[in-house]
Amino acid sequence: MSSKAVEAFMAQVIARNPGEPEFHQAVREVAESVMPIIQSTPVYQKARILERMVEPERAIIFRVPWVDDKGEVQVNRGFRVQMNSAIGPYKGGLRFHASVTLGSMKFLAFEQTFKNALTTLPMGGGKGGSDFNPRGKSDGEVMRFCQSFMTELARHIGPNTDVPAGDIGVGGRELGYLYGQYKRLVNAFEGVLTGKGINWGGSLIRPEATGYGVTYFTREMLARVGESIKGKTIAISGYGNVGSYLIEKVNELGGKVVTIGDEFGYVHDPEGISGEKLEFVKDLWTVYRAPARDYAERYNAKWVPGRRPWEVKCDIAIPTAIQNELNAEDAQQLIDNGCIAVCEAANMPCTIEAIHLFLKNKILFGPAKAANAGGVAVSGLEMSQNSMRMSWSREEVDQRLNGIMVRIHETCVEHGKTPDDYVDYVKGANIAGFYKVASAMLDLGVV
Ligand code: 2IT
Repeated sequence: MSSKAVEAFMAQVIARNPGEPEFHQAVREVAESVMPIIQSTPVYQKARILERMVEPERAIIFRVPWVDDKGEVQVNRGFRVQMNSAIGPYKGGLRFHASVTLGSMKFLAFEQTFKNALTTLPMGGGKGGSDFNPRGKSDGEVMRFCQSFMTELARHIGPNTDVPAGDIGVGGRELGYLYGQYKRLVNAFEGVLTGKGINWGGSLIRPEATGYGVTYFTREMLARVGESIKGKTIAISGYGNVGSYLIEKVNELGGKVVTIGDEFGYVHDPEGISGEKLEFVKDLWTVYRAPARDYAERYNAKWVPGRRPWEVKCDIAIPTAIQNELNAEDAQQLIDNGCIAVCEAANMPCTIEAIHLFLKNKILFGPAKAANAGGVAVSGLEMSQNSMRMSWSREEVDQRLNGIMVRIHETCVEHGKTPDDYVDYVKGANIAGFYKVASAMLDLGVV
């Protein structure tokens, strides 16, 4: 796992990027996987490939002033990290969440670069957002904030330059306001954002894509060891766009999701979330930005304040909320409870120590950059449809998504299989993504 070369490399990364622990963590995970390849490939060393990969091509920080409903001026900070454009325009979501900092944007943009490479579609890596907290904001406040944010961002993006999408706190409503303002500013109707509404250039299945894709990836991991989702009990932690559609697909495949949660605690519903309860969950965050506890109150389910769902006995755990929401202690508890698979639906939800524990115990572990790539993959399909000015059917997009997830799984197996037939998907995903980006960077010269 770690080595002298990794430690030496990380010492430089930490010194050059002080105060950005999440960025260090994301880089370390990749460096642990690819360092042996770099050490045995002089052309990568000479080109200083890894040193270049950890340096964003560009990082933009800007002021986002707006006026709240009381008439008071608010100031937020906006970011767009354009990490790598070797294989296509920068591509990645926008996150509106109180935790957003330059460091968290850099970690997400770095991850996104490898994830996008794994989709096989021509997309580079980027990420952006703001420390704006959408909880408790009125519709008008969200609109004014989005318009101010886009007024600055517009000059830095474009359908062939950088194509943002949604992420935490940025869904259909926010993308609508952002797109409306972009269109006003540049006087062009063009595919500059993905996740757009179906009436204004969006793709069918984009809202479902991340949740469906994670389920397809989990299905593939299980199938390889002769298991399936049917009859399995699954714990998840979020209930936004990703969690909702993940539950929908799991139900279709005969599994049962028994938890959702937020930063205040979690809900345990042993009967599973389905039917009317699932319809309620679908709107709970994405429309109302309401707390998970509302579900427990409405359906008389157990509410466990201040704790995480990883203490619930389950066959499969799928963290769907945010970075570092599952630590070593949680991982050990899952293992002790007989959990057989963990799949990352959020970006970097497991700490490095938790991942090491899963790998050591031969748990099936699907890392985010492979498992949750379905979202950005369908974003790539939305870009293709926009370029052709065409719109594919649900079936067509879903079939392509399924095919992409199956191929990502195969690629991880190819690069991550160990002699005892266990698959280290972390290594597989990092190496496959690295090869694609690194070889493009070599072809393009020192840029
Ligand atoms: O983390 C992610 O992959 C996303 N938020 C989706 C990015 C995208 O461009 O669709």
